[in-house]
Formats: sequence, structure tokens, C-alpha cells
Amino acid sequence: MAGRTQDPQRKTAATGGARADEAKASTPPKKTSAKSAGDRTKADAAVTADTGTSHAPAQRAPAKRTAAKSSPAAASTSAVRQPDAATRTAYYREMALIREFEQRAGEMYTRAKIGGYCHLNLGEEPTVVGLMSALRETDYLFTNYRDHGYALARDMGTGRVMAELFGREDGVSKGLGGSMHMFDADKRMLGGYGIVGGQLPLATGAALALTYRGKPGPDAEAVMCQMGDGTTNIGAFHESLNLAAIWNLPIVYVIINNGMGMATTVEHASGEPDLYKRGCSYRIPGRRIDGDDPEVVRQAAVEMLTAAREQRQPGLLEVMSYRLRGHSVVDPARYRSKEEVAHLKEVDPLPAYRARLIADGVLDERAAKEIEADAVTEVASAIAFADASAEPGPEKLFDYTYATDVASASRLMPGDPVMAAGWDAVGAEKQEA
Ligand SMILES: Cc1ncc(C[n+]2csc(CCOP(=O)(O)OP(=O)(O)O)c2C)c(N)n1
Repeated sequence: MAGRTQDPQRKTAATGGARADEAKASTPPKKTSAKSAGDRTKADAAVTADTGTSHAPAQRAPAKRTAAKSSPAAASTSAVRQPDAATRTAYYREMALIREFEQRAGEMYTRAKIGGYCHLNLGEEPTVVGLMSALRETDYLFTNYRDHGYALARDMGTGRVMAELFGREDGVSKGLGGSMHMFDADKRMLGGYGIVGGQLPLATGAALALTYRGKPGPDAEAVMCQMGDGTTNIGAFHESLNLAAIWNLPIVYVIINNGMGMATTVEHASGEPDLYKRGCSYRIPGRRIDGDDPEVVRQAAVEMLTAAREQRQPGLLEVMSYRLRGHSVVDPARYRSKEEVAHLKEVDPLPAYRARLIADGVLDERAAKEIEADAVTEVASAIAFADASAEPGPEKLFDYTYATDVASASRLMPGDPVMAAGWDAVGAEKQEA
């Protein structure tokens, strides 16, 4: 991918930085009356050269729009290189851990061990694992509130992540953030954001900071900013991409297209439901891939991160995925038809990857079961760890309000002067004058 600002055609080219292969990928769209993620069919995979599996990234015809508006996914320039057996086994291990963690988190919520909001990555495990395996320790990560899997794959500790959900002191955010606010500066996971799109300006700012800190090159740091499909309709998405383009920032924006923002389908909410194309407005290369295959996800993410770190070329990666359950643990997803629920079970990517590894001779049934049993044990001990951790007392409430060292004394209440001593001194000086 060539650096965009070096392109002398910039001011005149109509399609700008859009990848040539994407421009070519203009197979006429199929006519379908599908209305939701569950309606994606196998035939759709045929127009998605990047997927390599039977998963069917969206050819979801818009419910109230013309079929012509929904065009096929981008073709890939590079064939997917298969990782070695140990790496593929590690992917399955991580996916199985996230699956078990999320299922138990849902259960812990119903047992009132977890309060507040709680959004699960069920169905998105291969996406999470592929993305996180592409990210280096020196790279920075920002995500939305659907962040448990990212925290686990970023190696923040199963027990510490569960303790955060429980709101306990040993949690990654000291129990004060909860499910939506996983944070670990050492691991360069800079949050977990509850405001839709809140992470985008911050991630863009972090990428700007990186341009002051070092030069582009193979060892340069980069930023990955994850978001949901619904987030692409927030103003901050467009402002951030614009700034990333004009400032040549080392950032990859990743859209997890799970077909829905809460109960609203992408087609109902988006003027351009092929979300990867939205980069065109800013001459940011966009690409759509299959999120059910961690190998596809990893490779695409590595390619975009390479362009970001070596050429300061921002990228937009649309990862087609499924959300197997409701928006959050309290959403029974009644807006889904029986057929869609059945379809979601059929396309569950975890058993699919397991079966593939067995078919390829990477795992046998016994090895797969051992991995799954390990996940059960690890999550059970994470729950025990979280349960044994203390609750932060009310005296901790204001301790971490500010990142920098300003007065944030726990004895003060909202509305009290922030720097009580300082203000007294100012008052005394005034009286003297
Ligand atoms: C600015 C703002 N508006 C509305 C909400 C309420 N809200 C929470 S999640 C959500 C849907 C976002 O969907 P998407 O970006 O697709 O992410 P997903 O939940 O699928 O991961 C909305 C509207 C919010 N948190 N912030």
C-alpha cells in the first residue's frame, strides 16, 4: 500500500487511496430479501474473496434501500498463509478461554456477582484472537465496551479481568471501571469505552503522539482502534478518520461488523452499509474480511498495521462477525426470529474452527477436549480469585479520578474545591491585599 500523501494524484483522483483490488471487486450484487445478520447465506461467501471459509460476510440487502447499494466485499491481494500447528492450537486455546469466560460472566451476572453493564464477545472470539495476535506488545489498543476478550487476549490476566467485572480491588481497573472499562497501561490497553465512538478521538490522539515520539519503520509503534458497526454513524468516526488521513497517522480502525447496533441492523442505520468503503471519503484504504477465521483476521490486521507503522498509512478494516447473544447480558434479543437464532447456532465459529483443526490433523478429539477442560479450570479459578478479592471502599471513590497528580482526596465530596488548601491560601492573600 503506497503512502497516501506521496500520491501526486491526490487532489484529482476520484477514488483516491481506495485499493485497486477493491475498486475491481464489483461483482453485481445479488438480489435478496434478507434483513438481518442471520439471513446471510453461504452463497454470499462467493463474492468475498478474502474470507477463505464458508462464513458469509454481509450481502445483507438493505431493508429499505435498493439492493444495488449493497455491493460485494473487497477481494484480497494476498492468499492467507496458514500458521504452524502450535500457533493454530494457541488460537483455539485462546478462543476456548474467551468462550468459557464469557459464558461464565453471563452466569455470574444472573447471580448478581456482576452489576452494571456487561457486553459479551460470544461469537466474536476468532475476531478478537486474530486481531490481538497481530498486535505487538509495543502497539496500543483502544476498544469499545465489548472488551473482555481483548483484555484476556492482551494477557491482562483471567483473574484480574474477572475481578474487574466483580468490581473488586484486584480488578484491572481496581474495580472502579467494571465490564466496559478494562484498562492496563503496561499492556498498552488504553480502554474500554462506554460512550459509542468515545475511543476514536483518543486513539487518534494517541496515534498523533506516536508521530512525535518516533519515525516510521518496521519497529515503529502503531495504534489499533476497535469499534462496532453502529459506531461508524457517529460524528467522531468521521472526524477521526479525517484527521488520521491528513496527518498520516499510524492507526488501524477496526470495525467489528456483527450486523447490529443494539437491535438496529446495519442496513437500517447506514447510508453505506458496506462499511469498509467509508474510508474512501478520507482516502483511507478499506477492506472487508471474514471474522470467523482467526488466521484471515490476523493476516489482514498485520498487513494494515505494517502499512501504519512503516508508511504511516491509516487503515480501515471491516471484520464480518456475529453476535451470538443479545446486545448485553440483559437483552433477550426478542427481535431475532427463530430462524435467525437457529442460523446463528449453525455458524458458530468456535466449533467450526475446532472441526477444521481436527480435519487438518492439528488436534484430535482428546486434545481439543483437554483445551476446553483447561479453559473451564482457568475460568473457575478466576471466579474464585475475583470472589476472594476485597471491594474497594467508599474512601477510594475519588482516588483515581485524575491520571495526573492533582488533589483528588477521598475526603472531599463533589462540589468541594479541588485544591482546598490552595484556595484557602488564595483567599488569605486576597484578604491581606
Ligand atoms: C454516544 C452514545 N450513544 C448511544 C449509546 C447507547 N448505546 C450503547 S451501545 C449502542 C450500540 C452500538 O453498536 P455498535 O457500535 O455496533 O457496537 P456493538 O454493540 O455491536 O459492539 C448504543 C446505541 C452510547 N453508549 N453512547
